[in-house]
Amino acid sequence: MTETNPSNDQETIEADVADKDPLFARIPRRDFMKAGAAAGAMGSLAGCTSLLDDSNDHPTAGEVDATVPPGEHDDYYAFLSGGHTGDIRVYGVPSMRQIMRIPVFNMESARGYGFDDQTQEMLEEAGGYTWGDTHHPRPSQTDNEYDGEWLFVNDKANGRMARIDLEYFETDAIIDLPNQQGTHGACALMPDTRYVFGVGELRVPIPNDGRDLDDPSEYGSTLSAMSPDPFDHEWDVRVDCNLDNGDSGKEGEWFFTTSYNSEEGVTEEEMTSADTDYVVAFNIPRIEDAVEAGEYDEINGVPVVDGTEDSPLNDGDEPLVRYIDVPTNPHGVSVTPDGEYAIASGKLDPTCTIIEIDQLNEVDDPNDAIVGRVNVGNGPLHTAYDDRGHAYTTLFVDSQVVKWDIEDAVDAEMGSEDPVIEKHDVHYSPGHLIAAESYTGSPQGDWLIVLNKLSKDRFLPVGPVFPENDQLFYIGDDDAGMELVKDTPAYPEPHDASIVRADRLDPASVYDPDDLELDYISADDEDNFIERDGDEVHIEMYNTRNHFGFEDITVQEGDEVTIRTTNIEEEEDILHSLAIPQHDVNVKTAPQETREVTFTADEPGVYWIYCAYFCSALHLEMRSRLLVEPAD
Ligand code: RUQ
Ligand code: CUA
Ligand code: CA
Repeated sequence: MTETNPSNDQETIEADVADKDPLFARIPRRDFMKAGAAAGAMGSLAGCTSLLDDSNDHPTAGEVDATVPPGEHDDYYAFLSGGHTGDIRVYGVPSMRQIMRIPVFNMESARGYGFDDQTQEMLEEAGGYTWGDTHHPRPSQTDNEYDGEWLFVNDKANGRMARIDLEYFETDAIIDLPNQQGTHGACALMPDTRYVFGVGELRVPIPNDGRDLDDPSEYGSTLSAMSPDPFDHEWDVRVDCNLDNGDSGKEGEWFFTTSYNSEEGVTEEEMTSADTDYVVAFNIPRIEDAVEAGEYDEINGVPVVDGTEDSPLNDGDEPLVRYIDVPTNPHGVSVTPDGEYAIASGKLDPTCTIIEIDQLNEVDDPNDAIVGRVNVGNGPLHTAYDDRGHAYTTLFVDSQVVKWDIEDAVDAEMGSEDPVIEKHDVHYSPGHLIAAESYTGSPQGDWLIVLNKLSKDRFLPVGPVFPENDQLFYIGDDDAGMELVKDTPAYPEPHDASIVRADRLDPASVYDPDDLELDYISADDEDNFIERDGDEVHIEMYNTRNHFGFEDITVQEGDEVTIRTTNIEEEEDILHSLAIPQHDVNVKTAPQETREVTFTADEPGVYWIYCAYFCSALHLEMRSRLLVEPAD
């Protein structure tokens, strides 16, 4: 009996995707690549002519080993967005081992995030939502290289941006962007993270206060700029179209976003009716000058500069915002490592458009800054880079990654396929792909992760909810071509990632009490107390192996109880938590960390305070009693 390998049944998959996604079904099928275009098969056609091949000092595909033996460390950290779980996942690359999760917009009990008073208050002040939709995790850079300070990520669901401190691997600030719904693209201004940008995808009235409800011509969206530290919202630029993904030039001058809704439509039909949409180029110094000169409206407490096409600020030689026409409904935009080009992926058009950034200051018609257009295949979504002048673009519809030569594409005829070097099947329907340090000035050129939306037939079945499949490729050997190294199932649903060389980070292994908001509580008697003020009870106590500062704590039914506790351990990796059954309390404390939790003792009875981290042989005995006396 012969069996077809379902993973190679490309036509079925294409038909399937086209069936379920009417947008993609509109694409002419003549450009579909067959599964035969797998590893290396295209290499000979295009001649593999990268100019920079000489500088390729990566191991050959035969020499490279993606296994990281037990006890050994990976070369890279990968920060993957969790999508609508609202978190960030930390992987090692190339092992693809998941090392940590960092809750951002979600509550998470193992980290105590959203359970202690401070993180609860942070989430409350950021809108009080219990979930978010993280898409684009972007590390801070200095001089166009990752500096290991911060990671920023958007919340597409609720119009927010968050900052993660990479010393402690925890979310330390969230900004609720009042003039933006659906913060989608996220990136910082390079070379030095002068701003963090949130890109507004969903057009709404601004302010969205009940005006213009059913007058979509009055809707708009914004680019929001935040300073990284302190993490403050500085200004917005308003546009009429929508904005989608974003990336920064390398010189601190231009920031690029795509727009797939130049039509200003509200239905799918309207949003796909025009032949062209935009890459929108924001000139940051000119916008800063406008803010400085007071040329803005203050909306919801934020200076909003008018960047619409008809804005007087866009008249004359020095427009704030330039609108570049690209084929209909583009998606990703990313700037090449040398800072020369912004490349927009066509999504509904089988091409990537290459914009020469310097030309934006020279040309009258911004469309004259377009210097190339390469035909890559169907459903191009995102483009990443290696260190040898190649671009790698995901083809959502073809379920492939296409590797092409950037300078060849600039030299070739518009719409040519010639710059394509290789196409490799992936499983299936890839969204983002990310190469190591791809969006810095110095991509590493060895590893590439492709984030596939579908994983059917790749893993043991687990019912109708499928994981995603994050596939690792070795891309360091241009002669051998892209090599698929491993499949990694991922809980729904990562969108994008950033891969950072491990030696660029220097995480703490214990807390420095001076970095914390709350005072350290030592084991000294005078640091440990129970204080009552009316029906509020305030307790301060240390914790360590294998006890809490108090063996029992007596309160009255109805009391509001606050417990502040410090883990006084100095040894790394000895964590404790303070969990109270039936009170929804679980607060973790890592070594030298202090946390505080407030709850109401609303039912009389005995409640064991226990430690939920398995910390020692006497972990189960690490307990204390909360005695709640009945009210009379
Ligand atoms: S978008 S799959 Cu949220 Cu980055 Cu393109
Ligand atoms: Cu402390 Cu278990
Ligand atoms: Ca459109």
